[in-house]
Amino acid sequence: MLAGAVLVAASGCANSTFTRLGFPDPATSEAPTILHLWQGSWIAAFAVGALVWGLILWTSFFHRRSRHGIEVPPQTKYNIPIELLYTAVPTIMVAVLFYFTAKDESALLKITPDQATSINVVGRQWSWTFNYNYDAATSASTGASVYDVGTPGQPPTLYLPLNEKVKFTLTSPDVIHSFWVPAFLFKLDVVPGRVNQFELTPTKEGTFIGECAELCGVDHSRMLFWVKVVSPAEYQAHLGQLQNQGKTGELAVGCGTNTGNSTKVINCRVGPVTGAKGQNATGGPGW
Ligand SMILES: [Cu+2]
Repeated sequence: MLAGAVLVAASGCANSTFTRLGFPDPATSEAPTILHLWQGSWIAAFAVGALVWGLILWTSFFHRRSRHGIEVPPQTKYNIPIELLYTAVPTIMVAVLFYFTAKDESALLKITPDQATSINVVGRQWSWTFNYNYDAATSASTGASVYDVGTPGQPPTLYLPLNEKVKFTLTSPDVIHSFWVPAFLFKLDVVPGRVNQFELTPTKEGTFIGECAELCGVDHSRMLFWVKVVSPAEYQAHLGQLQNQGKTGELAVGCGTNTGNSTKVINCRVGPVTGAKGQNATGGPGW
């Protein structure tokens, strides 16, 4: 109750470790929307908690059986107004939570044509491929496209330009993964056969951890990556570096599955190979 009161008192939903209620410090311009939804949900939960705890304490203290009494209080069988109330109130509460969730979700998933660059993230068993300057929703390059590819043993690093809006398109050649950067307070499923998309603008320079948030097979827990938010100039320099390494064009699918229909065959066996692990979901060679 005290925490709830303090939260309500911190009216602007100030950004501190305490008022974030376990969420990391938001690192994109979109993340505060999610933080506010989280805080609002907690305020609603605390309010309901305070009411329930209050009623429990009230009955415990003021409706105890007296020490010597043996009388049974009047037994009420039906109370239509109360029953209507406890049906209507939870319905209204769920509707309110739904309204704010749906409102924020449609704002966060809105795609505008004014983004600085497009990055296609390919989630695959069990690492990530990043196709820079490639939009998987339109199958169009948005500049000189280059790619970077990781393995469970060597997590890849996704570079992002500071304060520039980036459009992400997420694709998977095998099973469902989930693209999650905790510091962005955002994750989105990577679903085979469809292109999920969203936009974000990184507002904090630094290195952040990213992970797969959908159980996707034996090496799911090793499906990690780094996110490096750098100045736009450093970002362009990094793309130039990838170009110099010959990583030009884009890989529509991940390692092990692109050998049949692409001219770019990647040796995915980077790092120690610990015995045969069979085939991946699309029949490609295992790691
Ligand atoms: Cu995964």
